[in-house]
Amino acid sequence: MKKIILFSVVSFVFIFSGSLFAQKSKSEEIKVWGNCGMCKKTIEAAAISGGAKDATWNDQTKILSISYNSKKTDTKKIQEAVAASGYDTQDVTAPTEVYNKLHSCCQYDRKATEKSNLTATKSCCENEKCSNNKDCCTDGKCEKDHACCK
Ligand SMILES: [Cu+2]
Repeated sequence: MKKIILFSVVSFVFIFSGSLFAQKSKSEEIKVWGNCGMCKKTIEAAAISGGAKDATWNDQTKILSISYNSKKTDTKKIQEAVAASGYDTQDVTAPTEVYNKLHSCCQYDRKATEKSNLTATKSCCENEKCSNNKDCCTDGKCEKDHACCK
């Protein structure tokens, strides 16, 4: 009998500590568009306001590293807070009117623009005439006039 009690106590402790682990902090990396040190301050503050415990944005890689308590917030909420401050994230796009109010040096090339550029690059470089011609497609990017694709 004693053994059974001991076993239940031990399993209870295991389950309980397991649920403690479940609410432990999560870390994630999110792509956030931006330019400079001023953007960095805004992005990081916005992530904190969205419930992140720690937020560090790298202006070179455009990666926002966050840690947060998964019981209190999630990446979606944090990204929404960042987007509300004017910065596009990988899953949430900032409102244009907020973006337009950013300091001129902070008005980064927007996600949508980058996307359409990527699509243009892709379709051009996948073109047979184009991809076989090194002058037309350099470093995976099409030359501006797209001459060889015509
Ligand atoms: Cu900036």
